[in-house]
Amino acid sequence: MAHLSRSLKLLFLSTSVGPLGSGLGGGVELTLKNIVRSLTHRNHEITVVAPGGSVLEGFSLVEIAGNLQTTAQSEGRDAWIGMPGNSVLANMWDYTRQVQTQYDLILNFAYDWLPFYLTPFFFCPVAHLVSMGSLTAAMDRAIAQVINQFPGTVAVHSRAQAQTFPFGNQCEVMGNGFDLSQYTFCPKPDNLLGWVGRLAPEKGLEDAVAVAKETGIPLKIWGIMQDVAYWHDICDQYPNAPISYEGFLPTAELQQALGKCRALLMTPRWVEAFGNVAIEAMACGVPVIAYDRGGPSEIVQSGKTGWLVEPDSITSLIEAIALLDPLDRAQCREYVEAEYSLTAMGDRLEAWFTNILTSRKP
Ligand code: HBI
Repeated sequence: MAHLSRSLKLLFLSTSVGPLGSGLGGGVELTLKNIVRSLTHRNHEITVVAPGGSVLEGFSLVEIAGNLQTTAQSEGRDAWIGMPGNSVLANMWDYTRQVQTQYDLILNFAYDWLPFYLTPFFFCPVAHLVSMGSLTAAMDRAIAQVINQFPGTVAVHSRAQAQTFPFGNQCEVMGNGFDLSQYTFCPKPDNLLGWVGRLAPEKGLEDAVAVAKETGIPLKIWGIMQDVAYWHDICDQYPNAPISYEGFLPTAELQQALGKCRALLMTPRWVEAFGNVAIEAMACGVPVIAYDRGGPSEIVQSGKTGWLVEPDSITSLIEAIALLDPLDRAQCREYVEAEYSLTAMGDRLEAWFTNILTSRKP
């Protein structure tokens, strides 16, 4: 793939639900960091605008003050469009309005109404990388309006995620990209299972805990403790399950511990847009046992890099664990190197940006 002929000046607008590095932004935090790395390696100049308190070592960051958004997944389908007073999201976009002439393209990572509504008000082209499937009617409508006015400027991570939207076939599918040099291949695991994600109801942690209880295989849990009540309910429901909560670790520590697992369990209740943790596990040679829906159903090659099982079926998860030994851990690593490296993602992003900038009416 020919690299873009010229270096672009890009302005990235981070998620508005938490500072970068806090874990509150979930997968978007890692996605944004990897995309910045991937495009910086190609001599593009990137500035990231994010809520105050954000950390992004090595890259130019503009921190904006203001109050965080509430998470869209905690609202109902008919939720109204809401922003707190002194909204960090509104302040991020006011800053962007003031500096837009210095950039070739703005890339929005926030899953919120305002960035989509404001798109036609900007002279600088705005592209959107949507981080979740369809959650509310208001967001579906806001995204559809951008797609209608600016075709090709909205991307998602997986086809399954795209299909949750009425306009799914009009979205670019980007996959994702990871700095695989940060992950060490582990050929021989301990007798451990892993679960990684925000501890919140949509992630279905209780099913993985049930598997640990049924099989007696210890389960290590990593991720931000987003919903403490949810965690306490699980502990009350499974008081003797062999589980341990290992906290929210930076990539270097997470991958070192995750690599020791026989498998990663992915038990999402919702349509996971992509499933960064599946790539991180496979990068360490850890096969993935996942419910067959959403992003993981496009990432995991059942019988090769893991197993896709009947959604919400604990029995199916347990049956898959009995089929782990024939899987070749080295194939997990090879697969992510081919499809989900920074280079592979950089190619996809450059092709996307080129289409936007060349098809843009003057
Ligand atoms: N909710 N309102 C809102 N805005 C976001 O940007 C957002 C969110 N919920 C979760 C989220 N982003 C990220 O965790 C995604 O990676 C899932």
